[in-house]
Amino acid sequence: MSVGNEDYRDSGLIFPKDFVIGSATASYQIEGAWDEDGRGPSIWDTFSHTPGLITDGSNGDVADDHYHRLEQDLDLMKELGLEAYRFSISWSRIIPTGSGDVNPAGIDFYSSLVDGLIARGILPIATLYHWDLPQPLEDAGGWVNRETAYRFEEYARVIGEALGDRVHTWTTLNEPWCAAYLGYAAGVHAPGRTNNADALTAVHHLNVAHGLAISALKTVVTNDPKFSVTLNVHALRGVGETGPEAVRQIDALANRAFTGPMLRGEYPRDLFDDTAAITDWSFVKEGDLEIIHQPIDILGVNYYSTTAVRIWDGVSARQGADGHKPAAGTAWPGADRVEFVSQEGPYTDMGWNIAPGGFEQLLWDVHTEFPELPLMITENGAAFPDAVTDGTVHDPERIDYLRRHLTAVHRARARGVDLRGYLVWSLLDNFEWAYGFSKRFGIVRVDYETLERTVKDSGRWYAELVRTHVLPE
Ligand code: IFM
Repeated sequence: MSVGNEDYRDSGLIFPKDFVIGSATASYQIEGAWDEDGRGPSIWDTFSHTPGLITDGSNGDVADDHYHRLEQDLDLMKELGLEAYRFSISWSRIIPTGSGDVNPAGIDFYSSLVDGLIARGILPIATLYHWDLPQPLEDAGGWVNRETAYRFEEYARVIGEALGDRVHTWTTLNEPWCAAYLGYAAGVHAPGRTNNADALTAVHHLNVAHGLAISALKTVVTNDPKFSVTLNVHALRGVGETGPEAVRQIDALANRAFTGPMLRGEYPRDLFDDTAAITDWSFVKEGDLEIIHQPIDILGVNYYSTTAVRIWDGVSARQGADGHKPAAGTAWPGADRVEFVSQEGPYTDMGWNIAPGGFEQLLWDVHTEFPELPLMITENGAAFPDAVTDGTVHDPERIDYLRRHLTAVHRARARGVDLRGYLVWSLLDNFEWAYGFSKRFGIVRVDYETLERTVKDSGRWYAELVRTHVLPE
């Protein structure tokens, strides 16, 4: 056992039995069957079918074909010993046009998934929205249209009625930051819009949707589940003298725009000030903050790397390393003077810096800000350019990444952070949004020609962790 290692490469650390260890995926990234059994089109179908928007020209039409390989994938989860599985539900499978008629085949699919998990002793953690908005709702304005939040409430009630006797944890939204800013301002995610005012409006309507969905779920579920939301809380590092001001601005846009209304019942004043030239926020109606501010049981935190910022001096060549694809628009409305500074490596295949210390710090910071709120790591993992050798994948970099981040998790817990579990991103290699299939995050390889699954070395290492609750060598 080596403990206290400064580079976070510990082993032998013990996680208690009630600390949940599992994995996560999302509907559009793995399911395929994009137009089968009554599923309607979503904004990601439209976006990925538009030439030039996905790096490798691919789309999620087939993806991992999980829809047709449900039993096999459930068996795989069992083989790995997973204690929990976080999946997302495709709204377009449940209500194909986003409002109105319910598609029984869609309900059946997720019902089988939940039953299959329970039969194998795996906790079902369901996310209602992982970015695949039904296209007809986008045609009516998408998240810029307040009505979308009410359609989301209806959808939450429908799915809550169907699965609300079995799902262990309900998560309303995954990373609303991405849905709003990457989708409506930067334009690198569906629906590919580049309008700063639209993005800020989308932020608010996603927040309203979260609150409405929690309330709706609570009226229909019968099994006393946990309620949550997942945020990609940004771990910010200020660089130099202007670092603190840059951190304040990005923290307001990326973090407090969501935690403020959801967890405190108020928007941060400085967010309104910073974006005053873009919008007057008059889309925030009376009573909205009460709608949004619903008690939750757990906050899902997704973490991959840190973000370093300062205020641009206006003279030197400007850096732009915010970790996302170069875009037509900005992902940071109103933060025009903030410069995203390149960080020290090593990096993953996404170009994201590997920083387990930033993870521990983030967990501590979130805990300090919301000490009463239990946390769960709902995503953490890394893309690397895997190769198949001897019929398997040797991926020591991914094992190293996971070891270091699990060490950070352990240290955060030891400092008193109420951290209930860890879900690796991802169970399977999958469709990595604008990067298509060019980035592999899975602990299980998917051959996109044959759709064959192969457990990587990291998958075996992870299975050992789940089995023993001890960080393996
Ligand atoms: O693949 C995504 C996931 O859908 C949301 N969180 C980040 C992952 C890696 O980019």
